[in-house]
Amino acid sequence: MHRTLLALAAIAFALVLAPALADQSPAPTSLTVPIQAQNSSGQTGVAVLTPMTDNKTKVDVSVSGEPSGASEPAHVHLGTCNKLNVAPKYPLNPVVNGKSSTVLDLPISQLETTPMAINLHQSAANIGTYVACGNIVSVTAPTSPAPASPPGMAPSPG
Ligand SMILES: [Cu+2]
Repeated sequence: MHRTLLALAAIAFALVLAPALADQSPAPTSLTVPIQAQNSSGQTGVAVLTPMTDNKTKVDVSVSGEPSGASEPAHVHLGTCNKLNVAPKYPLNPVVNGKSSTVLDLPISQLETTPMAINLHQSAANIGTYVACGNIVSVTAPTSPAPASPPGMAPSPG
């Protein structure tokens, strides 16, 4: 009788503990960055930053309105779209047919803790002409802590 109870307790313990252990390192969620047109390019879209294993981050840029045949250099820059550090911080693959996908060898947190922006240039030859840009993190007062994750993000049972 006691043996059965102990077995049941062990099972219950495992059921409760296993998910708790699995949740020990909460998976960072992906981040969608709106991309706005610059210099009347008419190109808008999004960049989706997705955390990967091994502290890598996938950056998928998707814009509409890119001229056909264009290959637009894209980078992560320090700063914001309004005040960009012109030196690229992390290069992304050029945007072709409105798409670019790059895996960066850094955790997504590294892109979220410092003001950075993703910008698209008209072409390698016209690198100084920006055609679109999106702030990865909307800049807030440095003294205010980041808001907590919105409710409803926790995995629901079943
Ligand atoms: Cu750039």
